[in-house]
Amino acid sequence: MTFKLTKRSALIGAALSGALALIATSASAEWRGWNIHVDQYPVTQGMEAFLAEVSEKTGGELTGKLYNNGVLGDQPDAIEQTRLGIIDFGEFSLGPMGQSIPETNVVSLPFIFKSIPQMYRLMDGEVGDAIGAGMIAKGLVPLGWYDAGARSFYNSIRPINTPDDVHGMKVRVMNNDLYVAMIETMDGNATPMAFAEVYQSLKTGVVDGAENNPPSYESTNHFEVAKYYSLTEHLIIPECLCMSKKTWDTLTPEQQEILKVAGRNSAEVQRKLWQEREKASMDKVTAGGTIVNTIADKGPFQAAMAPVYDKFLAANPDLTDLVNMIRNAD
Ligand code: BDP
Repeated sequence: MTFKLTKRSALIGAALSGALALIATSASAEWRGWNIHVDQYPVTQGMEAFLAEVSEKTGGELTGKLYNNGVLGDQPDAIEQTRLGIIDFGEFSLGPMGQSIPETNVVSLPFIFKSIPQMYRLMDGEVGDAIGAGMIAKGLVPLGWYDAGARSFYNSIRPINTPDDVHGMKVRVMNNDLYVAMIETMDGNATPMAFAEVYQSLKTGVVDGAENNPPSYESTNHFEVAKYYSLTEHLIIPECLCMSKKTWDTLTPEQQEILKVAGRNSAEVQRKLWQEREKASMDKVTAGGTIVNTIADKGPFQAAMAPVYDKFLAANPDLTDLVNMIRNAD
């Protein structure tokens, strides 16, 4: 529901108009949007496209402001704040979401998607709907699935060619127990840590390495302090533009429809920009001295990480069908 002050409402009794003004301010306030990325990053550009379309289609009635670079807090906190309605919308990786929304964790199982096109197809269909239902139940309304490519290991010590190369390495992971388990399957030491702390930690040797997609490896300058980039592509984790359900519930059905369409359109924009940025990022890091190695046979990594599935399914037997739906998809 939205309130607009009209001439008429300004004419009614002082106390009443005061009360209305208060409601009007809170209902039409500019939304606050959380974004961990820098300016000119595909996620940032997708979010900008979303806001522009929403504002245009509602004649400026619904507007928002983006807070980039994670200034509103680290990702796990921001997810909670959005669930509570303190933050109105955000673009989140499903990785850190897994700690509080089990359905989202299925995409954090290593090698679960076979390719990026397959991930798009499944997220735009039944799989995305099932994950989305889990999110809505926990206070987040998904409006668009964004691309975050595939994550690969990088470190300052040596190229990783086999799981044995991870042995004894201190590897930063996002905040999710599944990633700790994943590193432990290779006898590495996992350190969950906020994104903003990784550069310094790599530089000072608090960790030896981390893992991420090419645009994040590049935009954070991690490539300057961890020059071996080994294309294991062990995780394909989609991301989500989502709205706090608290904010969502204040909107009319017409406004909600506008947001849904704008969310999907923004995902199209983001995905296209993502493909371009991945190439540009690889060019930039190799020009900057990164030593890239591809992994001819990913089989040993898949085999090493397989126990992560057993652990996850033992703790979440009700998600077996969803996991199999993805694993058995073409
Ligand atoms: C990036 C994701 C971002 C994560 C970050 C990380 O886009 O949401 O916070 O990785 O590793 O690829 O923390």
